[in-house]
Amino acid sequence: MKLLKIAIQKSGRLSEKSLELIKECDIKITEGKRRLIGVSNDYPLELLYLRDDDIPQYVADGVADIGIVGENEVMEKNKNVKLVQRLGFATCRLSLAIPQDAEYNGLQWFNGKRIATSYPGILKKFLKENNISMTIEEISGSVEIAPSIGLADCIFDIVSSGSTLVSNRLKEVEVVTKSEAVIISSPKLDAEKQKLLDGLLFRIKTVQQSIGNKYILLNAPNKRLDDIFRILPGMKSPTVLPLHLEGWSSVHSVVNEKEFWGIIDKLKECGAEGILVIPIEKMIL
Ligand code: PRT
Ligand code: ZN
Repeated sequence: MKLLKIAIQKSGRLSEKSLELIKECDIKITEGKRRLIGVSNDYPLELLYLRDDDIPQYVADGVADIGIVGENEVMEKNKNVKLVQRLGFATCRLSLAIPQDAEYNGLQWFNGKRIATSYPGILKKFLKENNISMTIEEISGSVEIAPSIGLADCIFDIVSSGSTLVSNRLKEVEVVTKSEAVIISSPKLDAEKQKLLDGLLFRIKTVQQSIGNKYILLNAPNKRLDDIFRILPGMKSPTVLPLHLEGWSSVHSVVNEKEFWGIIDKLKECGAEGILVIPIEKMIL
């Protein structure tokens, strides 16, 4: 049987979440004989631990069948790969930032300036689309210190909380694009590997669907059930079971964390009692 080869980041911001996602899909990874490869007994999966910059190339070449990588690297490397699933973690943006004390008057500010970045590909495309000409200084790390050491006037870099910019006396003035972790696949997987990928994607979607959702159980007087059904969103419609106590029922449903605090008081007003909220591990719709 064939193994689906998945490239994940060896160590960095994506590593832990990538492994966690695989674990949540009930795939346990045991260290392979070679340090850079992990194998699983639960699913025909082989892990290749790589630097994130190299993942698009390895997937395009078919050395790995699929990969988990930041969308920014996919855009930058511009290789022949397919984006098959967004994962919602490692979210960030790629932005233009200038010194805090500079007066910003729109995109024309950048014309003729020197800019430091690790993402020249994405930047060049943006500059061309906006008809701006700049000198690009390509550097591989600590881009944010470039203006203070006189290497550039401004930067184009990844921003998440924005605190790195602030501590380097820079301000974000334009968001060029957004990024999150994604799964990419090689453009030509054979039927067997495609089936393995589809199976894995199904598991991932099942895990993602459960995120933030809770199972809710409550007891309510029968005469208030219609009011309670109007408040509870539920997947299709809530389950109702009679209680031993005459005139009362137990209601089961699914609510999202975000909605939970908004509906709890309303449920109590409708006479709901003994409310239990339980985590959901997997959800298949
Ligand atoms: O060794 P390897 O090449 O594999 O790793 P790496 O050092 O190139 O990448 P790594 O692990 O730092 O990041 C991997 C991916 O995480 C990136 O490609 C992005 O897709 C994503 N990501 C999400 C981030 C950030 N958030 C982030 N904040 N990558 C980098 N940063 C850096 C940014 O470069 C800047 O220096 O964090 C700083 C800004 O953070 P804030 O919170 O201060 O704004
Ligand atoms: Zn990297």
